[in-house]
Order: sequence, then C-alpha cells, then structure tokens
Amino acid sequence: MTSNFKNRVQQLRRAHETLLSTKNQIQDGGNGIYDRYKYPVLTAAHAPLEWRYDFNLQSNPYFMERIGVNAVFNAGAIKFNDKYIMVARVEGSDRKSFFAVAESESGIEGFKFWDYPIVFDGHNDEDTNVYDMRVVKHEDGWIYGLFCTEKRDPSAALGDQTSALAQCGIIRTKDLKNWERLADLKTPSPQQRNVVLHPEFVDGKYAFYTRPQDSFIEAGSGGGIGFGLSDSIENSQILQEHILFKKQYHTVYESKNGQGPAPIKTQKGWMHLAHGVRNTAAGLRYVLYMFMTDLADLTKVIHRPAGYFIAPEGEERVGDVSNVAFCNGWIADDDGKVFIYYASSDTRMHVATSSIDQLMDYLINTPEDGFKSSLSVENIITLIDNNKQVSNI
Ligand code: M1P
Repeated sequence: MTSNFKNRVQQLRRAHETLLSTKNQIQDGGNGIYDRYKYPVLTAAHAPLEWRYDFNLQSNPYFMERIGVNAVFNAGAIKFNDKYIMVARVEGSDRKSFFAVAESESGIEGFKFWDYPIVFDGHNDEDTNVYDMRVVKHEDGWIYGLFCTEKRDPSAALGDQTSALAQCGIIRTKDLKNWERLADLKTPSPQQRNVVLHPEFVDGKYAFYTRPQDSFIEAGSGGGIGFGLSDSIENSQILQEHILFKKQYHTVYESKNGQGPAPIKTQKGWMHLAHGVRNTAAGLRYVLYMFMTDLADLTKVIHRPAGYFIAPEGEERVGDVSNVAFCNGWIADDDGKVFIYYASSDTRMHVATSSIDQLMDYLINTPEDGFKSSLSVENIITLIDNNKQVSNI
C-alpha cells in the first residue's frame, strides 16, 4: 500500500511538473495580426495537486483525488511585480467557480497557480457562483476585480432550478492577496454580466462598461455594450446607461455581445476587445471582435473592423460549452507587445501575442461591415483592384 501510494504521488508530481515546464511555441501560418500558440497556457490540469489530493497515507491510502477541478477559463490579466498574472475562473467538478491567481515570467508558458485560491472579505452571502473577473489597475491607485455574482432567481417557480440573477460584484486590492469586497454595482437593468471598470476617471467619476440584459441567458430587449458613470466606487450606482455598441442583425454580435477586458489607451483611441454571440443550429457561437473608441468621447466608436478577430479553431472548438472564444484579460507591455489571454469552449486558457502597432493597423485598416453581402463583395473587389496596381508581389 505504501509503495503504491508513493508511486502514485511521484507519478502525478512528475506529470504536473512536466506540464508546468512545457515550452510553448508560436503556431505557423498566422494571419499577421497576432500569433497563436501550440499549447494552452492554463488548464484544469495546472491546478496544484494540493488542491485536489489528500497527501496523508493514513486518510488517503489509495491516493485518490478528493476534489475535482473541471475547467480553468475566462481569466482576467494584469502585469504585477514584472510577472504576467492571470486571475482565472476555476470551476470545480461541483460546478462552483472561484478565482485563483497564476503567474508566469514570460507570459506565454510556465503559468503556476499561487498556493491558495482568492478569498475575499465580506463575501456576499447571496453569491451562489462567481466568475469572469476583469482586473483593472485604476488611476485611483487600487486594483479592482469586477466579476459576475449569480444566484437563483427568488421569483422562479418552485420546480425551476435554472432561472438565475446575475449582477456585478466588485473587490479591490493592492497586492492581489488581500481583497476587500465593495457593494455590488447598481444599474437600471434587471441583470448585468460582463461589467468592466474603465481605468481612468471620466469627468471625475468612475466609468463602467456594462451589458444590460432582460434575463439570465438572453440579452432580450436590452443588450449591447453599455457605458455609465458613478460618483462612488464603494457604493457604485449608474443611473443612466448609454449603449455604445449594440447587437445587430446578421453580424457576429447578432444575439449578444459584451466588453472583454478593460480597453487599452493608444495615441489614436481606446482599443477594445469584446465578444459577440450568434445563434446557430449547433447552439451559440462566441467569437472575439475589436473596435476603437474616441479618446475624448468614450461613447463614440471610431473604428469597427468587420467580422471576428479570434474565433475558436481546431481543438479550441471543443469543450464543456463548445464553439466559444471568450476573453476578459489582456496585457500591454511598455515595449508595445500585447498578450491576449482567451479561453476556449469554457474549458482552458490560451494566449495570442501581437503589438499595439499591429492591432492599431488592424483596427484602422480592416474594412468595416456594410451589413450586406453586396457591400462585402465590394470590399473584396476594391482589394483585388488595388492589388492589380502593386508590383512588389
Ligand atoms: O458559455 C459562454 C459564456 O457565456 C456567458 O457569457 P455572456 O454573458 O456573454 O453570454 C458567461 O457565462 C461566460 O462565462 C461564458 O464563457
């Protein structure tokens, strides 16, 4: 028994260390906008063995897994103490999500979870589930984590165990270890998900990107990416939401959309990454798209490339909720390199790398959606005609 126990411990330790030390590689054949990588950067298998196994021979003679981790996905991201940090959504086999910090030296490999998951003071007793944290370094000096807090809809019929209420929870920290819970955001909408804090004050107020919705799954008559201001962050309240990017017929954001991470400031505007959803015979398909807003007027979209920026590809298409690409974390380094941390199919985390220059070029020079097939063809014909004039190919 002792030798079996020891063998299993050693085997699992070796496999875990091998996983954590695997070098990543850029995938060949990129599109020039960003590079994808061969291996996911954070998965359920990255969860420390100490979270899952009882290492005591007496109480766990078979060295059985006691607590299962089902998935690691939808991570917020931030550069902190020169480390690339993801604040991941870890989902147990019991379906409950929680947050945990993983760090890496390079940003593309070697992500390792800290010893303990995040615990926050004043945990709202009403949270049944918490997920999808957007981590933002605000100019007020705090690092904020905005996340979705979900509970059963108290007005649901007795037998209905799926109707839920989603709202935006807020925590803040200075060290990513000690977190303080603030009051949940209040807005005019009955439900909120994908709420993101803008990193700067706007007219001396805290600015939020929101996603009003009528019901838990459907955006309904609401939807779109909203924008609103609050005087306070401790007791935040948005009285008026302005929709800056609405859902639209026959686009990749036809059914719903939502702000991804907080936007990145560039000389030409605020760079946004968002997700768009459309319904298909095979279920909902989530892709990522980009747009840019005006530096002076944050509600004015000044560039909106047509179509998706990242869609799930190959193995990314398969997982717990298949056909999903979702992103709530990216990091822009001082040298202009950008690390985009995206999840595939509600199961695992990947990285794509690009640069501010490349993303600006993409945003400014990709033709916009004309919302009609004939106008998409016009864009292609213009490109073909222009290419006939060039002699360098
Ligand atoms: O399953 C896909 C995603 O669905 C929700 O996103 P949205 O609110 O835009 O529909 C979220 O539950 C998200 O966590 C999940 O990845």
